[in-house]
Amino acid sequence: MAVAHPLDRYLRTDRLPTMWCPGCGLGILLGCILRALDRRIREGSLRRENVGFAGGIGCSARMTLYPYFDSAHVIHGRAIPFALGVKIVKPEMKMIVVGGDGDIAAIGGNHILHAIRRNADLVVIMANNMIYGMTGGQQAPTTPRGLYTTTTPYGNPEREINIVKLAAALGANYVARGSVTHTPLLEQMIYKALGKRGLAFVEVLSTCPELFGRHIGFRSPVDLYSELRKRVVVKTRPSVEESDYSWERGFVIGEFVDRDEPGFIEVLQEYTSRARGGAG
Ligand SMILES: Cc1ncc(C[n+]2csc(CCOP(=O)(O)OP(=O)(O)O)c2C)c(N)n1
Ligand code: SF4
Repeated sequence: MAVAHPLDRYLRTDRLPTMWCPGCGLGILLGCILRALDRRIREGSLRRENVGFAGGIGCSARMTLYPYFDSAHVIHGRAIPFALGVKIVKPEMKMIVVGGDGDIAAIGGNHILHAIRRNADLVVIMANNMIYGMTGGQQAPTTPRGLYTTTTPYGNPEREINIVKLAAALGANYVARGSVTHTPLLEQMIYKALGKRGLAFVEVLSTCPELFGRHIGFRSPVDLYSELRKRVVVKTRPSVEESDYSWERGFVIGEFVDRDEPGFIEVLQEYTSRARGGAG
């Protein structure tokens, strides 16, 4: 007899199993997102029909295929403008963008920059597995310096992006870094992000055992997961300056920014009303 999982009602179960490799961290992240949504829906602060997902291309962005909500799987790097377009015409929607570090910080880097600058009313969840997973383990802007990838066989010579600092500097209302190794905290961050106006950015350290872990010497998904867990440093309300992102010094997780400035949609509506001759 098939046993129903408590989250089945939020999943397109006909699409399961997922395309992810066994032991991939992305399943853990999907569970956290769905549990956070479930809490919001049960308490009445979100309506299920007003939740939408958008993702570009990559193993992480592919996540948008599984939740049983309105969702769009768009071209690589362009999920943010797609989601913002939806939000402008349907402001009642809570748009969640899910993508990898390549999708959001590399090819989508320009879009994330301007979405944050606008404090666009989106929840952006960037799954950071430190490489391009789907295409074969190439170096990403998030790859820690020195590490082997398939395109940096002598080690990555580049400085890695600390996207927490970028999001904080450009004025996002909420900036957090979580990890699939610390799920109650991650679920709480996503829950919080879902309740914010303006841009809520959650970077999620995730594991790609297949094309990152194996290549740097971790033979099993558990080995990589345990290694990441050791390198994660949990801090309560750390400052942005404390947001270390480094293979050697560790990866600081926590809530770095939590403010409540008006979001882009509110401001846009004010200007639209002014343009139409309203009091504005
Ligand atoms: C315009 C365009 N350029 C390049 C690609 C090839 N491509 C597909 S996924 C991907 C990178 C994915 O990396 P990331 O976003 O980190 O996701 P992951 O697979 O690691 O979750 C690339 C370069 C593409 N599909 N479209
Ligand atoms: S390639 Fe990596 S990120 Fe993609 S599904 Fe496999 S383990 Fe996950």
